[in-house]
Amino acid sequence: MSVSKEFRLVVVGPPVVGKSALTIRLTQSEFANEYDPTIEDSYKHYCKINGIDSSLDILDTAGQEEYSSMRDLYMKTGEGFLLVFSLNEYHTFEEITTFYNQIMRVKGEQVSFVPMILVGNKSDLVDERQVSQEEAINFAKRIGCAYIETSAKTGQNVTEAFHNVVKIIIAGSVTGSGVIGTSYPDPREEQKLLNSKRQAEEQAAQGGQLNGGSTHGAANGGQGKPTSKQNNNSGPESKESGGCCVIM
Ligand SMILES: Nc1nc2c(ncn2[C@@H]2O[C@H](COP(=O)(O)OP(=O)(O)OP(=O)(O)O)[C@@H](O)[C@H]2O)c(=O)[nH]1
Ligand SMILES: [Mg+2]
Repeated sequence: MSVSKEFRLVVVGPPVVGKSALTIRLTQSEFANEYDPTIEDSYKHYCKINGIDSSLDILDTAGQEEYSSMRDLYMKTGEGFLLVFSLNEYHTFEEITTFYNQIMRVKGEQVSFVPMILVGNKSDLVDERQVSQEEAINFAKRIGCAYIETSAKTGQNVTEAFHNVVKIIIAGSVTGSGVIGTSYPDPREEQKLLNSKRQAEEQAAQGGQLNGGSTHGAANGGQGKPTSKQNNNSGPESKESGGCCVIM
């Protein structure tokens, strides 16, 4: 596949939440049942997103505190972030704030909008659930990022979680990025927004006008200050293509 665009994604979050399992599920289509603490692993994943041949450089990071000194560096170089917590361990949801604040501190110096998605993993452990969808959505709204629930075990929403970050990078905002599978924002509303944006662009092109139609509204604070955006709810939508991978 000829790659026309590369994206650097970073998977962050506390230990044992499933960062590696999600990355391995995406890149190797299998479930890593064993827990093997990560120091830092890089993966490549090729796929088509928004019709663009894309190469995802994915950095799977350490949740363990002893490796936290590496965080500033990868936060500086990352373009998009998956903030992963475990739906069956409430403390991991609380710990996400630390990762969010650090990303905003480091990236906020470089850019006014940081593309990220909050990921509630282990959705298959229904009976052990400790974090409600409502609570997670409220937090996502406060920090101005999308929220998706995944299971590395069943594969539910795993591709969507990674591809959505790329869509958010491309759109430059959460609103109008065309996310799929998310609990927030509502993918049906997103599709409507995308359609009307496309229509406006087509009309402008037909009228021979210069195009100024893209929206870049939803910056998420810049200085580590959470801001609220968008609307909520959930709904299904079409799937992006899969891909192949190389472990580096
Ligand atoms: N039931 C279930 N178990 C999962 C899921 N994702 C990961 N696990 C399990 O949770 C444990 C930890 O997963 P890892 O992916 O290694 O966790 P991690 O976040 O990478 O941990 P660190 O590398 O230490 O930061 C493993 O035993 C996985 O098999 C999931 O979606 N459902
Ligand atoms: Mg790991």
